[in-house]
Amino acid sequence: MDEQKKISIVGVPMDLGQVRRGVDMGPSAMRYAGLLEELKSQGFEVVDYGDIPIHRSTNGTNQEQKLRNLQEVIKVSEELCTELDKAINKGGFPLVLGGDHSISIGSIAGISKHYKRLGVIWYDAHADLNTAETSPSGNIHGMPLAINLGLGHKLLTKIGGYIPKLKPENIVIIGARSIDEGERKLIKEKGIKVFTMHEIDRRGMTAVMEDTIHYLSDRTDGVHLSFDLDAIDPIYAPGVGTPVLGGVTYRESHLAMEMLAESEIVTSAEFVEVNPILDHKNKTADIAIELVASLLGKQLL
Ligand code: B3U
Ligand code: MN
Ligand code: MN
Repeated sequence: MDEQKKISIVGVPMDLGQVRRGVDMGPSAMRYAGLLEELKSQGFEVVDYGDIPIHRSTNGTNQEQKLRNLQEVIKVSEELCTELDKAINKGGFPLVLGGDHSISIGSIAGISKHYKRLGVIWYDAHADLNTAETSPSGNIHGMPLAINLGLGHKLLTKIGGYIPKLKPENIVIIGARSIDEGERKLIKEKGIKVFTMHEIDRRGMTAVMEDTIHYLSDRTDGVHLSFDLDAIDPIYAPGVGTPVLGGVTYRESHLAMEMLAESEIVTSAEFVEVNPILDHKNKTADIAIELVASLLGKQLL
């Protein structure tokens, strides 16, 4: 627990994994919403490493292709991987601020170096298990989980110098409700554990989180939480690039974070896809900060 007294923040103002501008302002929006102040008030020592520089070429590479902005995403991923690897060596709980979800290619590449059996909780409306062949959009933010499994373009899967970063049996997806055909096939083929909105509706978030915690603590030596704000229903979190109706509620999400805090299994986290341009009064960033606080053990009483 002592080690978790220090939080290491890294921002990744990246919007190249998809087409809508605005998600590049996610780290600013979360800092503006009072992230550092909140963590300090909880008694944490906070080290903010600032933002990874994003290299946006005038038109981007591969604009019409199956992997939009491939070269730029590779460069940012390598830099994030190196930065996180260094930050972890210095100690502290890594907290990454996105940026679109393609940032998890670099973050998991950096984090996974430190664990033999890294587990991942992918809290998302989407499965992010596309490859260039199955993607309906060519947007890399719909591919990072597949890439971390070693599936997809070699230049992306080999970020950090090793393949793969994750094993399919160490992944739990929570909140999915928009899954593409190729992703569905991959989930079945690899036996990936998914709690869709159906299971959350049917069994409740408590049972889903109990199962998740039990499942991961048995088989992993660290757990990264990859929290895509579009998992939450757009009624509560409208500031995301691809809102999907019928999502997890605000209350259920807090409960999930509180149960994770209690379990003490989470060893790193990222909060991604906050888009202040599409938001109402920075509401989505505010929610992200509250959820970070719950994840890190903030209690009501
Ligand atoms: N599955 C679709 C849509 C999508 C994925 N992630 C987000 N949207 N945020 C795709 O383009 O891969
Ligand atoms: Mn996502
Ligand atoms: Mn998503």
